[in-house]
Amino acid sequence: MSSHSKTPLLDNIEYPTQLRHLAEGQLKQLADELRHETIDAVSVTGGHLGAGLGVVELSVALHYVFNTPDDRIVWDVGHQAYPHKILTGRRDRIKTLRQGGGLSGFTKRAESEYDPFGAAHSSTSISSTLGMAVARDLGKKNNNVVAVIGDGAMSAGMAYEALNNAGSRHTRLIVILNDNDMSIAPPVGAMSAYFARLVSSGTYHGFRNFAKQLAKRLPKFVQDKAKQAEHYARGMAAGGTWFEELGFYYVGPIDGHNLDHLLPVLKNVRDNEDGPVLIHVVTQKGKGYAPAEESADKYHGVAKFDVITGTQKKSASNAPSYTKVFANSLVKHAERDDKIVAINAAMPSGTGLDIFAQKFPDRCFDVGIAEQHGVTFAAGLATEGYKPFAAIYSTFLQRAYDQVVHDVAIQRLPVRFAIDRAGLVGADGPTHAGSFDITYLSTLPGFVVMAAADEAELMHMVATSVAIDDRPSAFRYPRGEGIGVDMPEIGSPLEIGKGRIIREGSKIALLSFGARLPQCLRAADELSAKGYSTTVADARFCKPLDETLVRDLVKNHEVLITIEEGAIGGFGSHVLQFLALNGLLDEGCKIRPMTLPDIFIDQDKPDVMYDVAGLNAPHIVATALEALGDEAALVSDQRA
Ligand SMILES: Cc1ncc(C[n+]2csc(CCOP(=O)(O)OP(=O)(O)O)c2C)c(N)n1
Repeated sequence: MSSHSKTPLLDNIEYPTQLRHLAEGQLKQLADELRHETIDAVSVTGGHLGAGLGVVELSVALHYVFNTPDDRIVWDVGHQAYPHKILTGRRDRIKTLRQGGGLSGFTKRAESEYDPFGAAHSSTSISSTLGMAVARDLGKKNNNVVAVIGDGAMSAGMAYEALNNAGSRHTRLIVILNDNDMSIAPPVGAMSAYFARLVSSGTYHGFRNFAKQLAKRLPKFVQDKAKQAEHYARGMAAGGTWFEELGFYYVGPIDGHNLDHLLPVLKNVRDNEDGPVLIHVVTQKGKGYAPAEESADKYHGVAKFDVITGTQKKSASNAPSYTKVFANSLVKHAERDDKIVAINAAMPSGTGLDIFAQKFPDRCFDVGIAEQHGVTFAAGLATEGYKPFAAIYSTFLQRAYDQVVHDVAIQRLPVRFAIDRAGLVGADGPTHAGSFDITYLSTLPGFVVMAAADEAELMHMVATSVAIDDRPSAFRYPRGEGIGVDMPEIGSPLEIGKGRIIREGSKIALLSFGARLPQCLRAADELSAKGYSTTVADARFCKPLDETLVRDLVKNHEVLITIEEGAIGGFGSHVLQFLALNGLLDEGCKIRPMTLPDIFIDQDKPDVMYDVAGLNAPHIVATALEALGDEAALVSDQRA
């Protein structure tokens, strides 16, 4: 790790300009210190570790060779950017990564001018950098633009759309394919096999010759036929024909941990190339930290850990995670119904489908980071009588919205959507919050949209979705552990469009959709203690809406509050629409829809985020007291 015998270098580097004053021979030491610093930081914050460790040398080399921030570097996903953050003025705050008020776990424009593009969802880097490169050309400027994209991120359609567009232009753009032969799980698909073939080609091993050729000068972008032939032949030798066919100059594969290889290649490309270039860099995820190198996921995402042993801190809760409850439930149904199949998009462990895949390897499909394709693939399976469960996080399903509308909903195909990470998710922040799915799904004709109030409810919703075979359905559930309720052996299908009353009262009605139900119960206790008899109901369905339940609540209470962990335009809006169209708003009951506020909430502990959102029990109590006009109780609560 760091070379203790030598004077530390990192301490004198706050910004890349200082880094660029070092001699090339010092960069290896700097990289070692940077790796150490990254491990140290993540051990106290938790977060993405393996990806950052794999690009330590690349981060040093890029900031050494390129004149950042005038030259733009865009890190795809941004989860590997911790070393980059340390080198770009954020070292003093690096231990605030992913904490409330601290640095984001991804790149973020508002955080630094060295982050020219914010990310967190994958595969946007080539598109955004092409935009920057074209803007540079239009503005007659001369800066370099670099995208760094992983082999996993390269499996998404958007990356190909961008390559296709970039390859047809003569815009100067540098794309670095950071190939560590890992996504979160091992990569899938034909393209990952192709990358492996490139890496195993002779060029990588015979780098000396390749470096000599580079040192002379990379040929300018193909202009005449003779050069084109030579270009093509070189591409064949390097195995880089596919990128070359697309119009990229392919360089590589090169060892991404060897600065003696990286620096000359980057300089050469910086100084000589005209059109789009793709540099294929081979790295190792988790490089330089044994526990990461040895673990199956290369420490993609970790909790806080002990640096010496690599042991991660366990969660304090004994309740099973919603993710596991979903996966185990689906396995139970799949044992009885061989038409059940499952799809995930590069998230086998995140969605729990690794459990399903162990049991049913032939019925589980990891499609890569390809949510759009995954949804339409599921639709195809449904047309042939299969029962596909597409397990995709709320935030990532956003990417496949047209497929949900056009390929699933309009054809009324019974694709089941298991929507994990619904609501606020904590340390990953606003890019990963599941804020919009209630809104974007409940607006679609024919969809059944459910939200689980606890883990037993989730089991019933899995069972309900298994049974819904004539239209699309979705059930959402939050990140993290359940609340420890008793669970059935297997879930039972719910009556579609029917909610349930949990507690009967007469003055205030709290109508919850989803996992805020325990907060509603707590609020009801407090309100009852203040003398306000409170009903608590669980809607279970946003669509179809339990109109009878809503009608009864509004007719029999003075206040009706709806609560959901979703943006404006979701459950509460459907309730209001129903009430308005049926003249029930005029009955005198005061309606207060509680939703996520109309802001993007920065990362923090989930309960703090829900405080910011105003969706915890005290907010529900305050909303009820305000609606009732009980100023005295409101004031005394605020004082307490
Ligand atoms: C659209 C989208 N889907 C899923 C994810 C979750 N995700 C984050 S990183 C990652 C793997 C990325 O692999 P790769 O690009 O090879 O980078 P590495 O972590 O290996 O450096 C995935 C699937 C995401 N960020 N965005």
